[in-house]
Amino acid sequence: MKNHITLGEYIIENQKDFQYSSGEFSRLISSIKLAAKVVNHEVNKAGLVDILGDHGETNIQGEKQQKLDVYANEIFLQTLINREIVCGVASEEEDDFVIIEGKNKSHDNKYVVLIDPLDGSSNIDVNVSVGTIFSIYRRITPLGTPVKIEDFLQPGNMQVAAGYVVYGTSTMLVYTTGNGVQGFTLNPAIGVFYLSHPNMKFPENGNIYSINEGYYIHFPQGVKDYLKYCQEEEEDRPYKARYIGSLVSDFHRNMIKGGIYIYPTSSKAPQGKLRLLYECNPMAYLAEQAGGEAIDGYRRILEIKPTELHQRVPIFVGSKNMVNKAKEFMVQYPEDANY
Ligand code: AHM
Ligand code: MG
Repeated sequence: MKNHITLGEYIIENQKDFQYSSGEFSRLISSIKLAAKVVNHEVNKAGLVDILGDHGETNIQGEKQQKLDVYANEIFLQTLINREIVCGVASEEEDDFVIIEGKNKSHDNKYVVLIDPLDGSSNIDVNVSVGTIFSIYRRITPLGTPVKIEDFLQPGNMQVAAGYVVYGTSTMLVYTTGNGVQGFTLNPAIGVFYLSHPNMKFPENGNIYSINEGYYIHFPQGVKDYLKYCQEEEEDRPYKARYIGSLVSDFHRNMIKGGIYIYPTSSKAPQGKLRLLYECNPMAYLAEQAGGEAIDGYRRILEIKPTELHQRVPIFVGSKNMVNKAKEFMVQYPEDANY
């Protein structure tokens, strides 16, 4: 019988791949794994809430039914806080970062986690996949002191790990520690993630483009020109358009099949929509680790120096040749690089 590797086993066996190998890091990934399972359970029964009768009301324990994104935020934060593994967390759902004290009010933990607990959450009501995105850095302020904003405002190329969970037709946890991208699928019957997609790679070329074309009129000219290119009749074109509206799912599909995901600036969203720290950096790190690329149209996402926690940037991410082709169109309009 084939020997199936679980996520737990994989983490232990590959600790050496992680440059700052320590039990602390394994515990950190394990706590994300645990929170992912809890959120998965809740996301999967979302459709039942109305029949069970507690939607928007107090439930039988007198607790108010929460929105799932708020719930996911609390689960991830609580899991990381309870296990005392990280010194701070920043979340798309929180205005400010959270300082986490270790045992005896010490501040001796090394890692900070940045998280988008439930990305694409408006899709839940219509039974479409959503995801969790996470990003891990080593703190830069001295151990023993409370974390500061600069621990969170590190450029993406300082990430030590990043990943996502996609709550889809099956639930997967996909992550990198800088040695390629590994994908694990949850067996919901027994609550165990198994390595199902070892060493995931973006095909160098692809034929899928993912963008909200409804905003076409508001896009910069470089994006309009690239879209025209995607739609031209050539040997390998027109490309297929696929847009779920859930970054994690669109990215996941494009990584498997080959494609590009774009959320550009627009006259409506002059900095783009997606957040550099919670969405773009982790996806850019995964993309590069899978042989793909991620740019803001002009520059590598991972080299952008963040200036604020909830900063937004435009993003073009996916198969290498597709991202580079899009860049060729963007650089024709250098004035749009200053968004
Ligand atoms: P969110 O963090 O508020 O959920 O927004 C992020 C989501 C992405 O998952 C998705 O790709 C994008 O927003 C869709 O935005 P739009 O509806 O503008 O196309
Ligand atoms: Mg989000």
